Amino acid sequence: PETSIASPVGTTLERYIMQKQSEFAFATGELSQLLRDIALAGKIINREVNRAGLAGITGAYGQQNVQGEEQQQLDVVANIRFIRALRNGGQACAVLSEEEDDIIHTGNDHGRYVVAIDPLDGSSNINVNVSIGTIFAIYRRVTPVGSKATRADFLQGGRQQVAAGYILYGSSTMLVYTTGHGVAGFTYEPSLGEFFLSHPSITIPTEGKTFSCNEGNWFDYPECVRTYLTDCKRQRFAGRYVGSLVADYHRNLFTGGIYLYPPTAKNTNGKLRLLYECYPLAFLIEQAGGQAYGEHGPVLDVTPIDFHQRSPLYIGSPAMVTAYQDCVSAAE
Ligand code: AHM
Ligand code: MG
Repeated sequence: PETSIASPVGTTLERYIMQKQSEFAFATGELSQLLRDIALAGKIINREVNRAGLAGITGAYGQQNVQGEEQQQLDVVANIRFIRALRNGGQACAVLSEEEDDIIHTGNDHGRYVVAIDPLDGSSNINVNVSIGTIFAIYRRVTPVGSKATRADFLQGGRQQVAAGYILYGSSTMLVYTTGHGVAGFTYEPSLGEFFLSHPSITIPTEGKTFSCNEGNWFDYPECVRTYLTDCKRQRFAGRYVGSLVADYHRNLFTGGIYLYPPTAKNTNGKLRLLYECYPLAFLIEQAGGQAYGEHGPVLDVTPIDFHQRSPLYIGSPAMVTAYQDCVSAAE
């Protein structure tokens, strides 16, 4: 039976995690604590994102941050803050970040989990006050607890994720995650400093009328992609492209749609990174009833070889991803 989680202002993320911990397998509390640490990192990055516009105003805010350090690029700051939160939390033994070539060992060799992150995605939007996001993927380590994490812990494959999600720094800040039992969304209440459960069970509409891609790459797209997009246009679907993966994905998750990042002449494997962009968003979309394809089938089945490898991504409403697949089959 559901325990009562009513509170005067709603269910906090903290309470929700505690409740789920008692319902599901992650009973040791370590994954719960890791999710809390990620939420804390999200709050810290949210604060930095909100301050970012002020950072350049000398006098009002100065050129240095509170520690007296020189102001740094926001994505670098997010990376440092995120890793610090995971190190202090103690549950993650290692982190893989878009911002770093190699694994970062946290020093917590007894932690049972590893985390792959894109600390601040949407780099072209950071300096122009447009929505950006954080993406994370969590695995239970395969190496012995107490030893140093290795490549094998991160190269397990998308189906081995135990939790994944994202934080969207938009007109509201939201955290959306899955532990493999559906998808829940939380909205940040800045005056209370808490995430509140706002979307208890997120499912993506089966059909959608929105396509999201960088049409500037049209002449590089494979023929089947152009065929599919032409069909979308014939049906007068809306083209919507923020250029921040998390924002485009989030909109399509709620309203129905497809996001495409096909191979291009510049990025022959697509632009997006498998481990901390494609895998976590694919795990989450499948949990929400959607689909995510790479070049040949579900992106979660792509074999990982490198930390920073790329993959094409076609992700969103199942009917749209299937229709895209039909164009691929017809072209073969
Ligand atoms: P980044 O990790 O350097 O920010 O790149 C990823 C971003 C995604 O957020 C976005 O969907 C995509 O790159 C946009 O690429 P493009 O500018 O080629 O359309
Ligand atoms: Mg990125």
